[in-house]
Amino acid sequence: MADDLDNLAVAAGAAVAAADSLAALEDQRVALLGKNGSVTGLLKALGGMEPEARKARGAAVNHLKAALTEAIESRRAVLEQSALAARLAAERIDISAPPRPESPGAIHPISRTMDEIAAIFGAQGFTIRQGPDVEDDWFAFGALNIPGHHPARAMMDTFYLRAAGGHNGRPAVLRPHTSAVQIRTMLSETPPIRIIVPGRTFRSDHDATHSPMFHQVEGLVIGTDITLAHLKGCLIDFLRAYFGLPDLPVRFRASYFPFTEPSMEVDIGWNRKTGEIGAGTDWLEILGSGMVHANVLANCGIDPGAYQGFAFGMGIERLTMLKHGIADLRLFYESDTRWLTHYGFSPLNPASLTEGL
Ligand code: 2NL
Repeated sequence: MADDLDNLAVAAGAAVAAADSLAALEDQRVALLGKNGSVTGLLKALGGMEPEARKARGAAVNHLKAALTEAIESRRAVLEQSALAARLAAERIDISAPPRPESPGAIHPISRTMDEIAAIFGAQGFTIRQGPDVEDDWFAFGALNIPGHHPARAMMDTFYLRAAGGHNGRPAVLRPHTSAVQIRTMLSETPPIRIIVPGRTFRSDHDATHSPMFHQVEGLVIGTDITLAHLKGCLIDFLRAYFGLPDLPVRFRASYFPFTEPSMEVDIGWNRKTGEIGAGTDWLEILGSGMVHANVLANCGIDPGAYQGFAFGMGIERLTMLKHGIADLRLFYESDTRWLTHYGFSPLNPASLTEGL
């Protein structure tokens, strides 16, 4: 091989071996084999040579090019390997290090009670329906057989909204109970119906036992053979499951609601002095119920001659306060994290039927 090629081979080989980074190696490759590289220049020079001389010289230059290409590739492999090793060392994760503690948060007691109620009625075959907070006054009152002069309609109890043109052309209200959802369900589904409706409700009232926004669950069962006995069995089972007391005394007391006939208030046994549920000789009113009024069925397109049903309604705050000994309703809405940490429930321990057992 010509001396100039030998010298270039030695110098270029040393430079490639000395490249200490992928970038430096790439610079060398460009200097040797790039468009204006020294070896590329030698190849270009072959064009001006005599055929005989070109043959020997061309073989030697191509041999040099192949040797340098291989040297660059093997140097690249070494550099890539050590770059990877460096990265693995730098990004090493110590999986034996203890994790930073992270709060799982807590389920609000109101949400927890709704979950428990859903679990208990779910086991009785009920499904859940929900609806909007803003209703028009036919769904909130008219369909429920609540007459125009009824005190529940009074401005003092119900929030009326000044919606432009009204809601469906009728006055709009913040729903004072969830019954409108049952009305819609009766209008859009065919019996048998077996639903509960949990949700926010609103009344113009504010003190230690009343909040302008509170929560209710109502229930509705419609069929061709539904009796007061079904109502009683359903609610006795619910109350005993909710309070976790298989022998909880339950009393049905005649009452009046415009949307049920007959109507019954439901009481549970407790000790007024100690507040203990299921003990003592006193009675505590806990929910309202009754057989759905024939006018309500008819308003919803259900033939009262062929179908009967029962309905009930209860306040979630009250049920929660009684079960957990919470004295003031306003605590539910203050978002005090110390209170929520104390009274909240673990999200890893979901509500189930076996709650109090
Ligand atoms: C209470 C009493 C009650 C109902 C709610 C109802 C709904 C329809 C038809 C008939 Cl669509 N009734 N709901 C019935 C009886 C009582 O609630 O004290 N709630 C806190």
